Amino acid sequence: MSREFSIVVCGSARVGKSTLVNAICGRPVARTSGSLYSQTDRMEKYTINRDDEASAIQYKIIIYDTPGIESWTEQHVRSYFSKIMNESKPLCMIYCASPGSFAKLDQLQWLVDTCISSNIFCALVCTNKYSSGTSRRQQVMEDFHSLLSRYHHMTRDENRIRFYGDVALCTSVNSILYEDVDLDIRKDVEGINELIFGILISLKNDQAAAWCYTVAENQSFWVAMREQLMDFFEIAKPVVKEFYDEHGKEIIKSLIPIILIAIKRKL
Ligand SMILES: Nc1nc2c(ncn2[C@@H]2O[C@H](COP(=O)(O)OP(=O)(O)OP(=O)(O)O)[C@@H](O)[C@H]2O)c(=O)[nH]1
Ligand SMILES: [Mg+2]
Repeated sequence: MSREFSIVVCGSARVGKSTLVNAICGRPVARTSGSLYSQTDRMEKYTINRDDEASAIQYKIIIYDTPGIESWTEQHVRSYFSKIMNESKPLCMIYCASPGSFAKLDQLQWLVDTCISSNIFCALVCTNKYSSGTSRRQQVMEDFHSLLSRYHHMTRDENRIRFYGDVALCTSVNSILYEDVDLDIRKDVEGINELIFGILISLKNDQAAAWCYTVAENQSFWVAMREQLMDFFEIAKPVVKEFYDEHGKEIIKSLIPIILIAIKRKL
């Protein structure tokens, strides 16, 4: 049996959409660019195929990396999503805005409206968080917060992620090392593991399983977040420790099947 899912990544040009996709997947699936010109000038599709041997289900996950949405109208948003939804139902819409970029809130509202009314989880992400001053970053986060509060009150604020029931979250990330040699500033990757975890615990059933497969090769996530994963999915720690001692870096191969069983148990 095969199951198909998709993830839609939206946002203005050059805000760091493709860089975020790569950081989430833990490998360079998307083309990014340091040049001034927009790298993703048409919709890109990346496909991840994974077999779940235990259930004999083949998961196919398509990531839609969209071109900048500056000129989108409400009609564009609706027709764009209905086109994607004809192919497969997105499990998540990730919207990116960087602090330096001008987020168009009316467009974002159409997007969020469309997604929430179709039961598509929304993750609003302030990308490249160190690229501009703190106040601009805070402004983006405030805009996200006031928009999402219209749909659901904020239910939790954990690991710098704000959750709005199980319909949306917002956060800020630095997807790759940030360096400003002149100002002697260096910032490590930040917020990616927490974002992946936040999305995982907001999704249900097969969608959560598909998200696990999307991030299956992100070694850093599975290792860094294993305690939180075990706590959330109520997995006995000695079982995982045993696997860890035995398989070391192969922990992902052992941990994902255990988590998938735990996801199904939570049904
Ligand atoms: N340090 C740092 N640089 C980033 C981050 N995100 C993006 N960048 C840089 O910003 C530039 C644009 O990133 P892309 O991921 O190509 O942006 P995009 O939104 O996919 O761009 P288009 O496809 O052209 O619309 C690249 O030079 C990235 O390296 C980040 O979180 N931290
Ligand atoms: Mg791109």
